[in-house]
Amino acid sequence: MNSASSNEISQWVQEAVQSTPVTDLHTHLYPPAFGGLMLWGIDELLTYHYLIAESIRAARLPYEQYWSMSQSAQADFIWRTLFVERAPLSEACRGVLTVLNALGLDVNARDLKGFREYFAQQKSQDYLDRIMTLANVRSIVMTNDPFDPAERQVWLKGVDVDRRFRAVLRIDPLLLGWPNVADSLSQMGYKCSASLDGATMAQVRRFLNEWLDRMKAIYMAVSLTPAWRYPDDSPTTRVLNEAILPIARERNLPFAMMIGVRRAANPQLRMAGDSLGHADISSVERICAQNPDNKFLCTMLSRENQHELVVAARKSPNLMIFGCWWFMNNPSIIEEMTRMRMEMLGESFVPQHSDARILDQLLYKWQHSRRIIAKVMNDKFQDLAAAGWKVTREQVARTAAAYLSDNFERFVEPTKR
Ligand code: HDL
Ligand code: ZN
Repeated sequence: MNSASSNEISQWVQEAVQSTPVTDLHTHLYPPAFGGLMLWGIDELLTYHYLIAESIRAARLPYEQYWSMSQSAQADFIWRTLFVERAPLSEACRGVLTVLNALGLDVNARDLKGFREYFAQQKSQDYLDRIMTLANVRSIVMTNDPFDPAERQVWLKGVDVDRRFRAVLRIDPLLLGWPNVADSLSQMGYKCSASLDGATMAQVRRFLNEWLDRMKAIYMAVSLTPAWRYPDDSPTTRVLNEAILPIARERNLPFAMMIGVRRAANPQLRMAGDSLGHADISSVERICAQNPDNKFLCTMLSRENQHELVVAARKSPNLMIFGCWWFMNNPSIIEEMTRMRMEMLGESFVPQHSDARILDQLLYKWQHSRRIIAKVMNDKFQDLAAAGWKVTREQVARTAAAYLSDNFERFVEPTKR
C-alpha cells in the first residue's frame, strides 16, 4: 500500500473534520418546547453578553444608559459601535458575521433592518432544524438549572424534550450557596437547615435524585471559583463527598467541573461582568484520585491552567478534559490548547464545546473551531507520515469522530463493569 501524499492527508483531514457530526457537550441552548428560554435571531446575537462588555467599553457608555434601553435599542447601539464605527475584529463580532454569512445574508449591506426582517420570517422549529444541519451538530447538551424559577416551572409542568437535546443538572448553588441555599431548597419542598446535618444531607440527595430523574440528565455540572480546594472543611466538600459523588457513582454519571470563574467582577455589567482566575490543579488531581470510581469532566477558564490540566489528565484516567471555555474560546488560544492536548493525550480528550447561548451561534462557534481542529490534526498526521507511519482515510475519520462526538458519548455511557 503506498503511503498517502501530504495533499491527500490534508484533504482527508479537512473532509473528516467538516463532515463529522458534532455532539456539543456544553451549551445553554433549549428547544422550542422551553418557550422564551430558547434564544435565536439577530437581536439576541448582538446582545450576547460578550458583545455587551465590548460595546460598553468601546463607547464608554454609562452602564445605566445601556441597561435602560430596550433590547432592540441595545442591539442598534452594539451594531453601530462595534460593526459600523469600528472594524468588527473581535472573535464575538466575527462570529455574528459568520452566522449572517452562513445564512446567505449580505453583511456588507450593514442593514440591521433587513436582517431583522429575515429573522422575523423564521419559525423556531424549522430554524432549529436548519441551524443544526448547517452547523452539522447532531446532539445538543443543555445546561439545566432547577434553581432558575423560569426553567424549574417548565420541568415541573412536564416538557416533551426534542430527542436531539439532552439535559444536564447544573447545581452551582448546591455547592457554593450554603447556608442561603437551604432556604431555596426548603421552598422547593426539600426541608433543609443551614447546618447541613444528616437530615439536610438526605434532602440534598433526594433533590439530586428527583431532578436527575425528571431531567434524564446525562451528567451533573458546576462552575467553581479559582478559590475552590478539595478536600477542605467547607460545605462544598461535604456536599460533594456525601451527596454528589456517591449519587454520580450509583448512576454512573460524570461530574463536570468548570473551574476558574470569578462571578460579578464588575457587577454593573451583569451577566457580562464575570472574570477569571488561576485555579488549583492539585485539587482536580485529588478529587479524581480520591474518587477513582467517579468519572470527571473538566474545563478551566484561565490560560495558565491549561498545560497543568493536560498533565492532570495524563495522571487521571477518570478525567476527560474538554473544550476551550469562554475566554479560552479564541483562535489563538484554541490552537495552543489543542496542540498541547494532542501532543500529550493523543485522541483522549474533547477539543471543543460551543457554550452557545443563542441557537445561531452554533454556526460560528463550530465553523471557527473545526478549522483550527483540522489545522492541528493535519499537522499531527503529517508528522506521523514523516515518521514513516502510513496514514489512512479511515484512521483520520475515526480520529475526527473521536474528537467531535465519540469520546464524549463513550464517556457518558454506563461503563461496562
Ligand atoms: O458558567 C457557564 O456555563 C459559563 O459558560 C457562563 O454561562 C458564561 O456566562 C458563558 O456564557 N460563557 O460562554
Ligand atoms: Zn456555559
